[in-house]
Amino acid sequence: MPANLPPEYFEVEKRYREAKAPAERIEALEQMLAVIPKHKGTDKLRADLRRRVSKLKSKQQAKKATSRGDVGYRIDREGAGQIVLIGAPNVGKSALVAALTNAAPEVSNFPYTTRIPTPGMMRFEDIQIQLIDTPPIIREDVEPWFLDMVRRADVVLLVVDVTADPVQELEDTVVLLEEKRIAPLRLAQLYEGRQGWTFRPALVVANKNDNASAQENFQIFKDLLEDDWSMVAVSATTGRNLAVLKQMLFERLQIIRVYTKVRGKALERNAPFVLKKGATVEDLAGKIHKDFVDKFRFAKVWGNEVYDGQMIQRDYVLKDGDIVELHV
Ligand SMILES: Nc1nc2c(ncn2[C@@H]2O[C@H](COP(=O)(O)OP(=O)(O)OP(=O)(O)O)[C@@H](O)[C@H]2O)c(=O)[nH]1
Ligand SMILES: [Mg+2]
Repeated sequence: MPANLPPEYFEVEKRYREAKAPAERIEALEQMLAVIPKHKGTDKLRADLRRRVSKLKSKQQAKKATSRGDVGYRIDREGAGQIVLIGAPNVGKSALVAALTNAAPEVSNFPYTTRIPTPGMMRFEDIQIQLIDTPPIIREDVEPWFLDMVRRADVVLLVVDVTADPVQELEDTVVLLEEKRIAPLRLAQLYEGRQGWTFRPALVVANKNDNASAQENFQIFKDLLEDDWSMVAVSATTGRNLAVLKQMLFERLQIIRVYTKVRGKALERNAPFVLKKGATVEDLAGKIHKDFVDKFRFAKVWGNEVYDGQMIQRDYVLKDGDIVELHV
């Protein structure tokens, strides 16, 4: 069967032949693999390329293990929560981070564009949420730092491309994570009793939903999925549903915003304190100053579920949007 290779293949192949450093050769091979169409005629070629990649990788790994200090990447949490975007090559992770945050990661129609994780801050109403763009997740190369980043994230976004093969992309990512004992939070009960697992809140983001035909693909994708994922169809290019995505992310983070008021001053929403859902006035006092916890006498609250200036005690459970006047 003829292989019918696209012209890009020959471009990257040329780069492969010219590449000297192992990392460059691996990169070129991976790009070759990504542009080769998947059919019977290319089975052998793909298998051969994969073999070459893994050979080079194992050589590199051996080197890495001996060179000290190579611990990978770790991005400190900033803002009201840390959300990591993961997925197959070219699905639009970087485009989403560029559209949603102040960061400008490189976006290109070439798979394997992103090489290192890049954080950006996303504004949601009056708070900032951190999003992290990551290199594509692929079987041959899941590094420990990447898994740690996923395990530590408050929410994991599984990004797929509705115009490509979203079912496969999602399955590949989920299977890979499961092999590393990471699973979506909603499965935690199902997996009860298993040791060493990490469960993270997850959301499927079906990107490139630019038009009616993409929307049809999204419907098919939803129908084909056996599991009950929470998901949203968006377009990084047109901006479609990005506001919905932001709202969903805020809800997923399970946080509340609480404003403080000084006695005798007017009610106004200053910069909020961000607390976990279920937090009490005592938690708020502790966040302001630890002395406030001991010296707390009572507080007054203005909000949706209370009457204005209602007197509350330290065990009052705060709601998103509450304005609190602490009396110490
Ligand atoms: N039509 C359309 N194209 C998009 C959309 N989002 C991203 N793209 C395009 O898809 C290609 C890949 O986008 P990237 O953001 O670089 O993809 P990525 O997932 O970061 O890719 P890697 O870094 O290789 O893993 C680029 O050509 C983007 O312009 C979208 O919503 N609609
Ligand atoms: Mg990218």
